[in-house]
Amino acid sequence: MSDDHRFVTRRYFLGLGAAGVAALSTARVRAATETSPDALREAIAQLEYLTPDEDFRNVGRGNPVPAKLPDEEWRAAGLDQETWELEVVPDPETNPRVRRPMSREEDTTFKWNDLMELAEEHAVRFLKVMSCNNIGPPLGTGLWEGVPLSTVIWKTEPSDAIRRVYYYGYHNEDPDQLFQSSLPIGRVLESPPGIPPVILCYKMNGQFLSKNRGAPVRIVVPEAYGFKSIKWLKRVVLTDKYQANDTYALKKNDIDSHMKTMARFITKPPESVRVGEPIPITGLAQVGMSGLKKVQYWLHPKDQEWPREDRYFETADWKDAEMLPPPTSWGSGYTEEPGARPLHQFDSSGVPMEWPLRYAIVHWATLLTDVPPGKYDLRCRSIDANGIAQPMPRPFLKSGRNDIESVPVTVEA
Ligand SMILES: Nc1nc2c(c(=O)[nH]1)N[C@H]1C(S)=C(S)[C@@H](COP(=O)(O)O)O[C@H]1N2
Ligand SMILES: [Mo]
Repeated sequence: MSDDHRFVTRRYFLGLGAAGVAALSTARVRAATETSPDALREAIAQLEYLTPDEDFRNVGRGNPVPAKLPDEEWRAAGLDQETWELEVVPDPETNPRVRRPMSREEDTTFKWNDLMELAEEHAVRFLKVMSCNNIGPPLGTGLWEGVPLSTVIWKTEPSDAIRRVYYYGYHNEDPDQLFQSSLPIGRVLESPPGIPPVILCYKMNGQFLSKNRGAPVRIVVPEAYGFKSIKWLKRVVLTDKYQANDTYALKKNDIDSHMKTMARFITKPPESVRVGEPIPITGLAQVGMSGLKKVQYWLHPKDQEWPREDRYFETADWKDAEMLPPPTSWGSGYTEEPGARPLHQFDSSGVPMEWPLRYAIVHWATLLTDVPPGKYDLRCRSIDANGIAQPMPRPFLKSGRNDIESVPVTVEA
């Protein structure tokens, strides 16, 4: 693994005053690896903040899924940089006022070079964890780069009667491959402080999007689950309809859900451990809409029953884990290019303005010691910035999986 991956210790980070924090990126900081016990040090050293593209979990429908099209067909489908054309057009059914549509009909589509030109002035970059609301662990964490969708929409000179934006991926004329999503126009044109804009994304982790990630251009919606981040983007429609038209709405998903705060394991306990042997545990927390205060864990003997009425283990003896500070290296082979654009919520010296960042992840770690022989369930959970423990306040799974994860531990006498 990357041995240049270093976390400064939390104590060290929090002990710095404002001036110290500003110097963080250039100072040679003491790594957690120098102060933690060996076993935990190793586990922490293996954590990578950004997920390499090949380790991302791909979610995409189609047979073949567009990413698997042979090069020739990929090109013909308008999915490489040279052949890509985006339409941004008014919905003929509701007739919003749009003076300069970008359409095939009028030969005014928006092309790769147009996007690169806008990127010169408008590109933004931010961290986001990509999660599918129906899959337990996140799909991966990326550093996404793109041009705000609003910048392109304004170029069409819209003036009135627009309430929603519908957008569509490539679907090969195959209804089973159709994937579409939508947002209120207000969300596309404006973002709350601290939250990045909705983008036409062309890079992840410093590289142009791979075919699996949705090349050449996908939508990325910072606060939303993956189904809003349409890959292989082909068409944007401005409409006066107020209803969502999301593909995922048909599958009983809560399509207005913002990502939830939740904790997951990364380094799980080995199958069995000798008594006296410390057990290193690491994990990540997805920082959702309600922020993150801390991560906790709880070791529960398997032979001890738990009262049924406490289904979320609220009365259990939870212990705090250590939340890790920002990485001083991103992992996945990513290094900042010289002259890279500012990173959302980071200052000019590369230090995050707050930590952890919303809609991204934070790593956590703990070392289990002196565990008596026996069989256990080890669980982890998040406490959000409002002090509410996972999976509350939103335990319904179709608005995002956030059940409390449990892993077995056996300590041999
Ligand atoms: N065109 C298209 N875009 C898509 C999908 C799809 O099937 N087709 N799946 C969506 C879903 S459900 C998720 S969770 C994310 C996953 O993004 P990833 O493959 O980059 O991890 O892509 C979204 N974008
Ligand atoms: Mo998904």
